[in-house]
Amino acid sequence: MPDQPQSPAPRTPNDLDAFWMPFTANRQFKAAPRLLVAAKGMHYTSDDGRRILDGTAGLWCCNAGHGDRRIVEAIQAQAGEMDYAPAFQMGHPKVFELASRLAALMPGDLGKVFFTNSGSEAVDTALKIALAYHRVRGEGQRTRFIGRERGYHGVGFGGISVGGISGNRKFFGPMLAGVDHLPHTHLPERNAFSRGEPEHGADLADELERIVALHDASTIAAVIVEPLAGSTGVLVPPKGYLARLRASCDRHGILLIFDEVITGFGRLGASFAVERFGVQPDMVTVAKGITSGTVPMGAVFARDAIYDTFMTGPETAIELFHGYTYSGHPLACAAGLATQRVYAEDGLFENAASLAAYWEDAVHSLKGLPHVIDLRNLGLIAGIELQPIAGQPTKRAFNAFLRAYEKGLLIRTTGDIIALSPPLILTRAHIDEMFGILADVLREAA
Ligand code: PXG
Repeated sequence: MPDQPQSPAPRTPNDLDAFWMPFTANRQFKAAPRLLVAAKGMHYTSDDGRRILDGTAGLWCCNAGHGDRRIVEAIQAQAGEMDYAPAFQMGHPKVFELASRLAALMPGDLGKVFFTNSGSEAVDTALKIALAYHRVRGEGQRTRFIGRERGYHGVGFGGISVGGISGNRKFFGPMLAGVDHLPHTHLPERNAFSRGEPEHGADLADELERIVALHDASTIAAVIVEPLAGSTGVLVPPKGYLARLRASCDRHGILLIFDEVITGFGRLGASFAVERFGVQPDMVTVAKGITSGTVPMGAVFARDAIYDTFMTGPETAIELFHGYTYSGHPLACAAGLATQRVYAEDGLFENAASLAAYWEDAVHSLKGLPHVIDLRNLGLIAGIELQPIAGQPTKRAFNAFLRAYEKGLLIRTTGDIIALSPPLILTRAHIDEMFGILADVLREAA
């Protein structure tokens, strides 16, 4: 008999060693961990028993706040009734119900919904649908994608290829072939301290014409952008930019994909950025707020005409060779349906819209505090850009994150930018508290 492997040393529940944490400085965290143990409404509870005001809706996802009884009970009931149903060649009622409900919420003719389990999967799914769509229509040479600098589209190979964050790309080889990037729209020298959509930069959408001239439109499948770039520091689109991109895509038969993983489900005070900006893309990717972060789920909305294009071969043929074991998982569907009911019953998108002006004033009240070099906002999103400490990029904002956490406020940082995106259940009093703490944190940093 071969030697038995030695059994590993027993782990205590608090042994932090085995978990390889995502997008985290593992050694720094494990030396001084920050653990959350409970959540209700606008607050987390930390393991040392402190209430932490949630300034980020988890990671931009818990739009209905935490622990809403209606969502919790729907998930519990579904787990008892049916844990799982096969996703291929089978269905269950709630997945159809959720798709219909979401399609009704989305403006225009984005009437077909393909379910995934995350934003990254939604992005890769949308890119694959774009390629397959052109091929089915007899334009299979349209294989190029155009993303944008400072775009974040998740961490799949498709997403990092069209994404524009060097740290997410440089370790991972050549990625997808045939991807080009539009320039980002961050123009602090012209737009700093803009309230809402900045005045300057719509012409940056015309860079698509330059890329088309280089490659020829007949080689380009799709353009993908975040309507508002969240992860790279809240880059609000310049006035008219998205409409100009749409016009350019129309001219050249290029599909336009909006990645609304952050901007969807009320974050901008409207159902989706599609509604907020009145610009109609051909596909929309979502995740996060679809279930208010309670059960992992993502989705791609496609225009009816895209779906119809696939429905042309023999009726017995599978039209799209794509899907996940957990596409439309019953627990996620139950969570999604309950979440959409909560959004509607409690008027949470309307609450976000009605608080947006108050939020904007609160954000811009930070002007003049030490090291604040730009303030940006739209809907219930804020970006607070700090002057980096010379030679130590990211440190100033990360220190602010640590101090805010000590003072009972959860914020998020990227580079030297603080991002805020609270649950949509918040009140003016929460906004006052949030920006009061933040102002103290920034003053102390002086
Ligand atoms: N697209 C966009 C626009 C996103 O913001 C994804 C795709 C990927 O989603 P998944 O579910 O695969 O993570 C995202 C995710 C942050 C932060 O603090 C942002 C995201 C995730 C985690 C942190 O900026 N966005």
